[in-house]
Amino acid sequence: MTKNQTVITSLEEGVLNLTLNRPDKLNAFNEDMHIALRAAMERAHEDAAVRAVLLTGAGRGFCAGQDLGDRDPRKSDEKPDLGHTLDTFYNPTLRLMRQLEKPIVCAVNGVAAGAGANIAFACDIVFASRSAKFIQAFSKIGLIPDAGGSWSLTRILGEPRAKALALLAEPLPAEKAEAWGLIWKTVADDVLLEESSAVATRLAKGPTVGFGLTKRLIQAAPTQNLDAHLDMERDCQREAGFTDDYAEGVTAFLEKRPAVFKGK
Ligand code: LHQ
Repeated sequence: MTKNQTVITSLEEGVLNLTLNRPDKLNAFNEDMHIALRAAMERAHEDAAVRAVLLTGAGRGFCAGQDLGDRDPRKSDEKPDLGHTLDTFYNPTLRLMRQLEKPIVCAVNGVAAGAGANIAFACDIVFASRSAKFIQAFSKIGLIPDAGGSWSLTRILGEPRAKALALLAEPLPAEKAEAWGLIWKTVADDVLLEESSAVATRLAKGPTVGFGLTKRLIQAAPTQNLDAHLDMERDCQREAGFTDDYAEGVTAFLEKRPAVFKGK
């Protein structure tokens, strides 16, 4: 286990466990944490031993978005360039997460506010504890929903709910987020980590190439027509069919035994 200051990282049974670790600030992002999370996502891309990622937060919150203490307007007359912050920190990490052809499971263990909520929505399978809530806190400080929020909320929920969440900044309880299709599942607080970790471990033992291609297809679906998408499915299925895991899956079925996938 590597214990850097802001993201605790460990690799267990093919799962790269990442814990945002500034609990006294509800895991708000400072520069160190941005750099550590991006480095972890780069590792997830490059390290073949990583076959799934599990992201959670230390303490009672998941993530409160950007650390607002970092740029105290009372201490400077200069207006900050927040576009630069997005270009340098959030956007590269969000792109790495979406482009990662391995599943990312998120365990939202408490409040997820601002960019913290939207980082959770960028994960592939999102669990939340029953006491967790999601807040598009941006409008309270005059900002727009970033970290992909204005995109993901609109895609998933449609304009009416996306706009109300963004403009009103009211907390959305985990159970309602599940009912609205924003997350996969709400679970009791005391089993959140156990259940999400079991799912991440199960995914890490799965046919990684097929999972990656599935993620690629589902993410591409909203922006192409059916004709183009059918061609893409053909190409991805061809690639999946060339994997050892496909041969193993079929062999295991025929031999009436569990498949042992290697992720290749
Ligand atoms: C915090 C924070 C925080 C610092 C709690 N920062 N300390 C922004 C700007 C730049 C570039 C681009 O992107 C962005 C993206 C964004 O994410 S903007 C949105 C930033 N986030 C927020 O506006 C959320 C601010 N936090 C809150 O509204 C509340 O803390 C929530 C609703 C998350 C939780 O409320 P409570 O459960 O009542 O906890 P609390 O407020 O007492 O917080 C606990 C501690 O954490 C407290 O510190 P203290 O020393 O007083 O115990 C807070 O100051 C600290 N904290 N969020 N974002």
